[in-house]
Amino acid sequence: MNTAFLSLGSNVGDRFAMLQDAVRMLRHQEGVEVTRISSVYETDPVGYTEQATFLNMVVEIMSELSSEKILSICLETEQSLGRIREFRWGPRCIDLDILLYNDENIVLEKLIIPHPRMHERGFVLVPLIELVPDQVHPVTGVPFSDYAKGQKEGVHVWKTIDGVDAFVRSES
Ligand code: GSY
Repeated sequence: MNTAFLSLGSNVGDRFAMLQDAVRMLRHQEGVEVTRISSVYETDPVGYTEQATFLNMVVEIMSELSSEKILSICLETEQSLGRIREFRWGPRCIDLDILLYNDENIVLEKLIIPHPRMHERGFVLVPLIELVPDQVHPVTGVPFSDYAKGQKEGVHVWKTIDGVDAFVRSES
């Protein structure tokens, strides 16, 4: 069994509903169990800053699937939720990134794990260390909590979540 952490973000439309729908879709995937979810954070945009604030969160999944298969699931989830991204760093209704896959260092043409920019993004680090406060970066050995120091500005709890079931909205 593998443990992976995914980063979810949205800054277009009903941002919270997008996150809920993405988690619901992950839960419905054969071979994927969503085991833990962080609080939802409202975060200032990083990179291209002339865009709306994001809602971000991190989810932990357990799965027998390969990292490449999980990447396909992330891309399919983005597409089914109608992701429209006009340019690389621009607004998006939903974004799913694989942050960690066990403690593995994976370098493929379309997939690098640990996510190459995760240690410099407060919107990833703050929700991640809420779930795994003692986790170290699998390549550098530096605790993510150390990377998070000085990167908490512009990252604020927007909603605390009491478990996966409470988070996912009615499926009627
Ligand atoms: O890489 C994910 C998309 N993204 C985000 C994001 O999710 N949150 C914040 N705060 N800034 C971002 N810039 C980009 S690109």
